[in-house]
Amino acid sequence: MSHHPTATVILALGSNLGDRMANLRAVPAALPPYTCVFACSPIYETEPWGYTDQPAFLNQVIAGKTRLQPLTLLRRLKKLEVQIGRTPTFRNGPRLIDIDMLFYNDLILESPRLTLPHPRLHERAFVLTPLADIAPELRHPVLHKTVRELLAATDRAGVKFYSYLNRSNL
Ligand code: PH2
Ligand code: MG
Ligand code: MG
Repeated sequence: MSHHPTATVILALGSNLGDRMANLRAVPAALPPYTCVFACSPIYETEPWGYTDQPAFLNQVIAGKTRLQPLTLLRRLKKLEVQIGRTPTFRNGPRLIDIDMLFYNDLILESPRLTLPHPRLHERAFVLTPLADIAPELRHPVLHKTVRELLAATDRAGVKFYSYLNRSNL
């Protein structure tokens, strides 16, 4: 494969069906060698947002180094969602795993398949709370605010700490 410069990518993970911790855990485990995770936030249990008549989510944010271009990485992530067991439902509906790209360096991209930074991350305490644990001073390249500042403007009521660790052998 051709060599691309390494980029930092930040991903939001969510699961509200099946073994939620195992579903989250499967993501950093499956990403090497083209993407390697170097930071994992704690895990939060969060009230469903958008469509409320469904089980509570576990949410986490992870950061990695990748040699894949954004759309190549997106294709990999969509494939991984299916490998973990995701089946099609409706918008904001329940899922075994959701992997959303939040940032790819400070790239600003608007394409039919991918918008970077993620267009709704600044409204979502279930994303900003774990994101602030690993990257509080990260500045949003469009909104020009830090993650800490964005989080302060959201309602964190439905976001509860769940676990620091996600190990299968505890
Ligand atoms: N994801 C959604 C819709 N609603 N709510 C919570 N709490 N957590 C999520 O990850 C989530 C959601 C669409 O991706
Ligand atoms: Mg999502
Ligand atoms: Mg998604």
